Amino acid sequence: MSWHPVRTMSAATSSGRTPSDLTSAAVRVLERNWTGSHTLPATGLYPHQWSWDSAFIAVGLRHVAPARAQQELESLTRGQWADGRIPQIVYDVRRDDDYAPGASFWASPRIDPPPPVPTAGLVQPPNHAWAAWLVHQADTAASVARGFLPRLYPRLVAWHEYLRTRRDHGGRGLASVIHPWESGMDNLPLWDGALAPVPGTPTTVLGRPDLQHADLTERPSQKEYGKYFWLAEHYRDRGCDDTDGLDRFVAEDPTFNTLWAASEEALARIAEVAGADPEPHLARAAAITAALESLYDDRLGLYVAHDVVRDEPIRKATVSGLTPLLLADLPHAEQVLATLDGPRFLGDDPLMVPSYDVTADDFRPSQYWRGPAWFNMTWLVVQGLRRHGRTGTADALSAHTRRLAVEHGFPEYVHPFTGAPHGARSFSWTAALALDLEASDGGVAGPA
Ligand code: 2M8
Repeated sequence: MSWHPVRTMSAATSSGRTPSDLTSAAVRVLERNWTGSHTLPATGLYPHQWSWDSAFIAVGLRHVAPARAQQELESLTRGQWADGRIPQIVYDVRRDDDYAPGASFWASPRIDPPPPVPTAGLVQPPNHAWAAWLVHQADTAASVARGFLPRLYPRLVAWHEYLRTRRDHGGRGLASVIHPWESGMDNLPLWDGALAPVPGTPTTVLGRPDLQHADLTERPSQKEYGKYFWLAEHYRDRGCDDTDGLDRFVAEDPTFNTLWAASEEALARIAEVAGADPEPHLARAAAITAALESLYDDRLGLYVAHDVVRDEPIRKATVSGLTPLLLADLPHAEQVLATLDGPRFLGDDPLMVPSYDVTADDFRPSQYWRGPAWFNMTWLVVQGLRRHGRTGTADALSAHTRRLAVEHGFPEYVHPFTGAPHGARSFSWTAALALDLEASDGGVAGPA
């Protein structure tokens, strides 16, 4: 596997380190977490392949190892189900005791047909087609020579069809998540209300191998885990059937649907290369973007989740509600930009974008998804800012993000104001997305 140097190698970052320090350190992380077919999110805490992690990782890998970036995405689809879903986790069964729930949790005769390899039954946000398009663009000759997009296109179409035909539980043209894990932002305060009536009494004995690698203060609580396992069991025991028993946790999330729209747009570009018709994808991207408007909250000035079971909006300001900025034709872009700049997010000059409203009583700057800044979410907001011409804020966030990534050994997440690192270290999407920012923005002078 050959590693290519990134394009931008000259300017110094605000920490005084050179971009090549970042590049070589990030490459070392991605090498270390590479298994031979895919990249682990982090050794120890996350010993399998995760769905949206792989897409973020491919976005970074494309700058230094485009063929490996292609392989990252293709290896994920080996777990694709007959109904088209791309699962949350593709398991390495040799490590079944090292993460819960493992492959044995999901093995159920009720799941028919069984997945092609051991996987979870849940899904994660659909950032894959977008990532595939970016990977293709990084080295079009290699992509064309390997037939990358024509091979991936039908799998991505089947994935999006699964979302369209099996996950529109609200009947409003948006895909629903049926478990907080499916949002990727697992214990965001958005989910607290919907989780409240969910029983916390699963029949599976609750193993927490994660706590051997991270402190309980940096992970969801035991109470939350009881509910997570109960919901997963409930779904598994119905054969992961999306047409029945959806009476507990069903929600429409802004980031999930934004990434679906962005990926549908990318699928139009991919269709052109694969010799298919781009028009249906453009029409669907426009329809999802229009449907997202039902999640816009005028009072908060951003997009919020919708509780489909209770048919009511979940009025909390989270980073999820800022990511629709990724969409060029967003009707409320100006309002969302103002909210981003305001007291709930960037008003007090955090280094990266907090995951939750800093003015909320239950804002927790060091606890997992309940306040800390995440590298993938800040990266998404940076892309959204660039799309709307807000280069000054994008450059500042990008500079801080790259500096904190390399200074702290590529942490899973950080305190948004102090930059103190939390969770896993040598975390793959942190390395990959820092690499991507370096390649795209590395020559841009950040703030001192
Ligand atoms: C975290 O989620 C997993 C469950 O999927 C966990 O908490 O064990 C989240 O940050 C999620 O977004 C991420 O994909 C996963 C692996 O990095 O870890």
